[in-house]
Amino acid sequence: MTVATSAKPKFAFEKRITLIHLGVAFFALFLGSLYGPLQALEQMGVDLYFLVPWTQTYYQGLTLHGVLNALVFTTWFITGFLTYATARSLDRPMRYQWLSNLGLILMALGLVVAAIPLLLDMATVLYTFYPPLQANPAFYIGVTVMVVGSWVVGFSMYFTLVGWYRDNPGKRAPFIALAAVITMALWQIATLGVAVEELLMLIPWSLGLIQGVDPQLARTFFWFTGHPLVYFWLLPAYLSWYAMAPKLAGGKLFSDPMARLAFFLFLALSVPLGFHHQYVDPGIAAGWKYLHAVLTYAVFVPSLLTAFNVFASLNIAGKANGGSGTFGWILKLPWGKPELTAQLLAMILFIFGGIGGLINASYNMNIVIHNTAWVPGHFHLTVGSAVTLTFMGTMYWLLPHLTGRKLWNTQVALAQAWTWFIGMVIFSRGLHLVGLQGAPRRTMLGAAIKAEVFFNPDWRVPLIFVGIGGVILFISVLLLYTNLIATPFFGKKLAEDEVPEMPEAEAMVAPEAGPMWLSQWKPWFAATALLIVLAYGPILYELIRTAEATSPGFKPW
Ligand code: HAS
Ligand code: CU1
Repeated sequence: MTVATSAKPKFAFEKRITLIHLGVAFFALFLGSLYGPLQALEQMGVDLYFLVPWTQTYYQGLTLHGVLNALVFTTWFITGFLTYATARSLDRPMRYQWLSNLGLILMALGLVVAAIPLLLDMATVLYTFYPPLQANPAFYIGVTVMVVGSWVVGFSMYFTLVGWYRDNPGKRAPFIALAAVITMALWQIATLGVAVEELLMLIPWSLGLIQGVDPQLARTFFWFTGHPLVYFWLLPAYLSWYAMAPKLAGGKLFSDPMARLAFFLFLALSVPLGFHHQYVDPGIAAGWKYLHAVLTYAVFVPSLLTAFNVFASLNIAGKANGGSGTFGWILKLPWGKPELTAQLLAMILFIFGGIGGLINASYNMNIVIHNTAWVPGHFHLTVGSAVTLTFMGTMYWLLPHLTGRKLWNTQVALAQAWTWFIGMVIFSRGLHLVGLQGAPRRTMLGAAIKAEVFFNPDWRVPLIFVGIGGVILFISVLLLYTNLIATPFFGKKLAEDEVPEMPEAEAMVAPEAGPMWLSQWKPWFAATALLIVLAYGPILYELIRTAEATSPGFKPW
């Protein structure tokens, strides 16, 4: 379905609210990214922290980097992007604008409340906020309010979809809207874990209402959310790879039913895997960890479906553009379009990020890489590339679409995508390698080496990779922001018929060709609930029954 741009005034509200979400997202990403090169260079032995005198410690910088990039940027981008995608895909405005507004206000309030202690070095607990590290209560309260705000944004999408179902009885919702609402439902279910952790443990504990927490139980609630969180980040990128990238490439989505299947499988399978982050935690019986390992390999399947479906879709486009041969069609994809190139490069990086994930998920190989620099190597290829580079590429059509102005400079945008790709290849190669050689994550390696605390001569070369890669990534960030800032102010004003549409690929295999249960919610919600109860119920009961809420808070900074 293509939405005519003449319907523009109809979506004025959605455009405005989306621009606000995106503005906050990219402001957070900018601040968070400032710390990236400092961390990378420090690992190489070059300490430039004096350039950010308002930052007290390496750990405060690392906390800001993780919270702003991984939690604030992603959540704000996704809530904005999915709100807009839902409305346009259904071709109807949000049903209750006040709900979208309320969500935005709560998210903003939560963000401000959490940001204050973060900036004052009163919440230097890293983005995982594991107790017994203890932050100022405002941090936990702010995070909770921001999450609740994002739920409200999700409800606003949900009610809009329900309105569409009412007006279109018996019909299958368009893929983009369905995928957007599945993503928000996944998020709402997943964040129940941190909601419990925050409300019953961390907030009362930091306020002094209870004396201690059980760190093991808190971590378990955290990873109940923390693992599906990565699919909350990934699915909007997948939505774009399925439904938008093929259109930008001049082709079609290969199979719509298969895309729906992948999204519903993510809903059902994302949550009950948290123990693959806790393989080395004591206090959880091995059998439960093994079950979560098996389920982790199950959630690999919808990613494989995605790889196949997206590759086939791009193949259709490459051939339509005159390409031939097993791989010759790849060259015929429109590599001159930054909005597509960024996404193609993100996909390529994700192949390696995904393979790394499978290594992490292996019960015995995890022992080798856990808590080493390999892990940030993995997540910079996944959330830092597959997701972030896709979101950056999305901005290259979305910003002109929302502002009615031409992208300021296409060549700069292309250079940005390629420098991110090249920088990330070098950077993540370094982290993976040095991690395999035993270098710990979340450590000032440069300082430790200088002080002769520990050093392995094999680390020298990969740490230089980390430093160089980090600097290239920062150059890429600067290139990104020249376009993001210049487009709304200096971009050529477009006539109404020149404004790019939201790309929506037609499907080669239409949704109607698939079974109805690929468009129905109930069976999938039932499967989701059942799997969560089976994989978490008994062990959570046991952990709660034996909990010893005795640990006081620590503030080692
Ligand atoms: Fe992960 C740790 C396992 C995916 C993010 N992960 C992390 C952490 C983060 C993260 C942030 O089992 C660190 C948490 C912390 O701070 O402690 N991860 C996996 C597995 C997958 C996986 C099995 N991770 C992700 C994604 C993330 C993410 C996605 C963010 C968005 N991860 C783990 C484990 C740990 C972990 C353990 C704990 C490690 C430890 O010990 O601490 C899988 O879902 C991956 C499946 C994906 C694939 C790739 C499919 C490829 C596709 C691209 C197709 C390409 C095309 C190219 C079509 C197998 C879909 C066409 C292009 C042309 C040009 C033609
Ligand atoms: Cu995970």
